[in-house]
Formats: sequence, C-alpha cells, structure tokens
Amino acid sequence: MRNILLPVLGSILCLSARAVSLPRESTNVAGRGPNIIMILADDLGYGDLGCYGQKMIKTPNLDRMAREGVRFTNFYAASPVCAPSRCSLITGLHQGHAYIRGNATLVPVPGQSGQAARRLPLRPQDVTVAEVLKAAGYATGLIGKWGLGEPETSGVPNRKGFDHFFGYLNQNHAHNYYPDYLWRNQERVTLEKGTYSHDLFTREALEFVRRNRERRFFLYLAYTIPHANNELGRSTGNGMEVPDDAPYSTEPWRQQEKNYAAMLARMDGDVGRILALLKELDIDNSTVVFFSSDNGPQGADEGGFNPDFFASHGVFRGIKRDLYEGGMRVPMMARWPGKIPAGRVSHQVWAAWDFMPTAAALAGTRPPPGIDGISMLPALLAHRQKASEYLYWEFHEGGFAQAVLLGRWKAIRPGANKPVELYDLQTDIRETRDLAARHAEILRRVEAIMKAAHTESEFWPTHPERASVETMPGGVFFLKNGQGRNPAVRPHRAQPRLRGHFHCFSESRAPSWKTP
Ligand SMILES: [Ca+2]
Repeated sequence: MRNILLPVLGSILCLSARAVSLPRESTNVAGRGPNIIMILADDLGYGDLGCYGQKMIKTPNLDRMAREGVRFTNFYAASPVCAPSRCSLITGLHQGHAYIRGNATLVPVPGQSGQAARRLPLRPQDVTVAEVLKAAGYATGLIGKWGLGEPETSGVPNRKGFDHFFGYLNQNHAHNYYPDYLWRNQERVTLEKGTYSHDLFTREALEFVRRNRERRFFLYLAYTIPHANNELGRSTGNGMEVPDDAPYSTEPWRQQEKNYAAMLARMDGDVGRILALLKELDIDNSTVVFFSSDNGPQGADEGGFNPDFFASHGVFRGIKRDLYEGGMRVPMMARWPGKIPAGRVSHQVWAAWDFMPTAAALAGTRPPPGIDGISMLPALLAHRQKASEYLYWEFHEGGFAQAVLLGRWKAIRPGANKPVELYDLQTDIRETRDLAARHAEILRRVEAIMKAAHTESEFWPTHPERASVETMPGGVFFLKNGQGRNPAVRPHRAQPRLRGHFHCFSESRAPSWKTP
C-alpha cells in the first residue's frame, strides 16, 4: 500500500484521525463516467448467496448479477461492525486512520447527550465518496441506513455530499423495521403503521433512478436487512423481522431461519427489480452496480438466528465482531454490461476503503489525497491491477484488537496486550493453526505494520485505562481531566477504573464461532 515508515512518522505527528481535502481539480467538472449504484446489505455473510455457495437459500437475481459481471472472492469489509465499516467505505480510509472506529465511542462526544453522546458524527473535513462524485457532477442519493451522524450534527447525509437522503440516521433506530418515522433529508417523516422500511427503500431507490435517468447519478442503497431487530430478538427470541416468511414457510426450520432466508429472498427480488429498471430505462450499459455487505453474519444473541444453520460465514472461522475471516470477508460483485466482462470470478484482494477511489476513477475524477484505498477499476475491467502492500484492521469493542493481511499471512492480535496469532491462509483458510512461533520474521513484519498503520484516536484510545477514562453508571465514560465531558450528564460516584475491557455496549459481543 505504502512505505511502512511513512505512516510511522504520520502517527507520531498526527494523534487524531486524519482529515483529507478535496483536490481542486475535481470541482466543477461536468458529469462523466457511468452511473454508480452501491447496494450494501447489513450483516450478510460470505456464504449467504447462491453464487458464493449457498444451497438452502435461493438468490437467483444476485446470482444472475454475478454471472453478468464479476464476483470477487477476496473482498474484505473494513470493520466487523456497521458504523466503522461504513465510515471506511465512504471515506477511503482504513480503520487505523478513519475518524469513526466503532458503533459507539469509548468517551463521550462533546456537546451531545443521551444516545448521541456515544455516536460520533462525521466532521466537515471528512470527505466522502458522495462529496467527490457530487463535485464531479453526479446527482447523489443515500437511501437506507446511515449511522455516521445524528440529527443536526455535521455528519447528516445532506452535509456529507448527498443531495437526497431517505432512511435512518441512528443505528439503533435502524433495528426497527416498522418505525414510526424516518428521515427525508433533514425532516422527520411520520410513517403509516405497519410499513416495512425495506420496502420503502426499494420504492424510493426505483424513484431515485427514474428521476435521475437523464443525468449521472450515484445511489448508495444501504439496505438494513438481513440484520436483526435486536430489541425484538431480546424480548421474543426472534428478531428476524420480515412481513412474510415466504417462500420458506413450509420448510422444517426454526422461525428465525425461515425469516432470515425470507429477508434474503425479499432483497434478492428487489435487486432484480432495480436491474430490470436499468434495462427498461436503457441505462443498463451506463450504470455500474456494486453489491456487498458491511460485515460478517450476526450471532444468535442479536435476533436468535443461528449463523451456522446456513453456514452464513462460508467455510470461515468467526462471525460479526471477529477479525477472523468470517467476520471480515464478504461478498462483492460488480456489474457493468459491455465493460465488465461477464461471468468472471476474481481473486483480487481488496477492501471496502478501496471503493471511494474506485468510484472516483469510474467518474473520471480523482479521490482526495492521503487516503488508504486505491482504485480497483483495472481489476473490475480485468486489466492488470496494482495491489495494496497489506490490508489493516482494528476493532475496539471488548479491548483493542488488530489484524493484518500480508500476502498469504493473516495476523490477528486479539487484544492490546495479547500475543499476535499468525495464520497461513493458503494452507489454513479456517485459521486453525497459529504459526506465530514458527515464523519470527513474518511476525516482526506484521507487528511493524500494526504499529505503523494505526494512529491514535481520541474517541477510541487504545489504552483507555491509561487515558484516565472512568466509567459512569449506565456505561457513560468520562475523561478525568474533564475533556470530552458531557455537560448534560451529572457526574456520579466514579466506578472502578477500567482495565481494557468494556461491557457497556448495547451491541454485545457475539460468541465466537468454533471451527469444526
Ligand atoms: Ca452490519
């Protein structure tokens, strides 16, 4: 990706997440390049689609999309949970540099209270793919789940490059598929009772495409399924919320699994409708459609769905919240008739933070300088592709964990003070044999990358116990020196100092999937 020494210097000089600015050349350029649609599923695993080996759930439209385009086998999400994964996707920065590195911060966000006190909004200086494409003349729309800015903050979609927004701002709100309201731009829209939000998103997406068919557009369609309704899951044991379990009603499965499969069927049909509309409007050949997921499949603790039932994690170890392959490796397909050769399977290694520069390259513009991603346009077109030197991840729930992919080697440090595990993906795709003790030189290299690729974040400190963080009742954190203090919360008697583990997240850690 880049010389290892440069980020070391960078991490010394820059203690906060980096901000990047739009290159001047990219502004006021008339729309060029194809339309771009990014369809992102929520918690859909590598093994959930027919074209990725799924046998029990039928996904004919997505399978057809794969046959008509390229299917990638080595594509990685940026984080094993929603918000950080999506932040990296749209800003081109991996988690060592991204501004948002968790669903919830470890310290309160200044000026915010209640739920928002731990939801960090994107800042004006965090450049998104929507801003890049808008500057290149694209109409930009976001439909579905955002999670990167609460109401009236700097991070709302309309302030981050989206002309049009319809959906959820808050991720917990997005658990509810029959919500009382959604946001249309910055207005709260009351919904009719019994409206399934996913259906509204598809309707809205079809309308967006129709409305913008005469001009270049970018549509980020962030579906919320097959994620669970966690609150419903906790109260009833079945949080897999869908209006109808067809076409799986008569299967001898538990209701959770029927509903999960029905969610995928619903989404598959809707992707088919979007592809059919492109054809009907005669913009099929001028539209690139991507399909991917934000992280691996959820555990049974979220909606009662068992990710082993359909082998949603494929053959891999781990699920959502794991840095093992099952939590990180997700489907990625791209379809652009006439340009992307049909029916290809590509083993190109790439990650969510490569999406922004890839979209910029498609649009004929340049991404902002200083990002981690590189354009994968050559790989899409089956041309010779430059590869990143390594991929880097970090994750802060349950302690500071890191992972590196370096060629065939996958290294994972499961906690700040834990030894690094090393797996050879070429011979051990399930990550069962830790070879760290046998490959000292590789271990030194990946440890150097872990040091170099990470910059410290004030909201996700790697050693919060040293950063003088104290926890408050209800899981609210304070910095002892008063910085970051939320004035809306009255201090109570401080709880014992934390020692690297946090148990206050509403999104609790899923149990690890055991390799058979
Ligand atoms: Ca997710």
